[in-house]
Amino acid sequence: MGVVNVTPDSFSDGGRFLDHPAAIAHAHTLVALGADWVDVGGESTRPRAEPVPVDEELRRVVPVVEALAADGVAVSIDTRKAEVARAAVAAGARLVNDVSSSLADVAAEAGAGFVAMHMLGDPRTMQDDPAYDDVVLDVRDYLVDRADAARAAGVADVWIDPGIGFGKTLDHNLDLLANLDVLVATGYPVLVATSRKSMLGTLAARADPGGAVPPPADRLEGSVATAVWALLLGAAMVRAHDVAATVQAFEAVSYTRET
Ligand code: HH2
Repeated sequence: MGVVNVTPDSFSDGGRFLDHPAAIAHAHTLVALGADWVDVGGESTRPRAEPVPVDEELRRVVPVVEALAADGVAVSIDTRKAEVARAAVAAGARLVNDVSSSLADVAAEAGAGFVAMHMLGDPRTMQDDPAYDDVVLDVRDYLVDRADAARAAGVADVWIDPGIGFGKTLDHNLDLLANLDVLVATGYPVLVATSRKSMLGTLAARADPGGAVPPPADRLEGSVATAVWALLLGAAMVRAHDVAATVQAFEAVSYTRET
């Protein structure tokens, strides 16, 4: 799943694809490089991001979804707002990727698939001292509950996603990645998004002789390594900014899944 952020402030590529033609061209490039889906979003969910008014989010994403769907691209809509999800599905999106896990009914009504993602709190506060009894089991139980509810509401295509970086410390993120098999064992297809996230900056700094934290766009190695790790542990899809590198890296080791 390739990322298309039609935003001025996304943490790694804010402002690059705010212009509709640039967003549409970027999405086509990601498909040409091997993305099966493109995830179009009009509101940053980075820690401490401010919410975007519904009209503005609609203005950012609907024309992009419409153009891509008309070209046959499989589009998912990354939103927490029912109005935006509805309008995007009407414009041709086939999957509602909802980091708040609250739009299953909208997906069901519209006949779209649904991604249930785990987040603790909301983006403004989620990194303020997150705590769990057992992060892997707490996240699994939450996701199974949301996914079962989505199925019961009538969604046929339901995914689960641990929400790397959404109300999680570095250790929480690492625990979830190390134990992805627990999510895979639920039987729901698992989506994982580590691409360019802050945990990778922290880990890269540990490996850097001077302890420098690379900016988000320079976290390719960690993004690719964790994406491949997730796929080898049984994730069904990864969400990535750097599609070509991710596809190539997985191709290089994918025989290990076939033998
Ligand atoms: N992460 C981001 C956005 N959407 N969706 C799912 N299902 N899982 C994720 O982990 C996830 C997501 C954050 O990344 P990005 O879109 O690049 O940045 P921003 O939220 O700043 O636009």
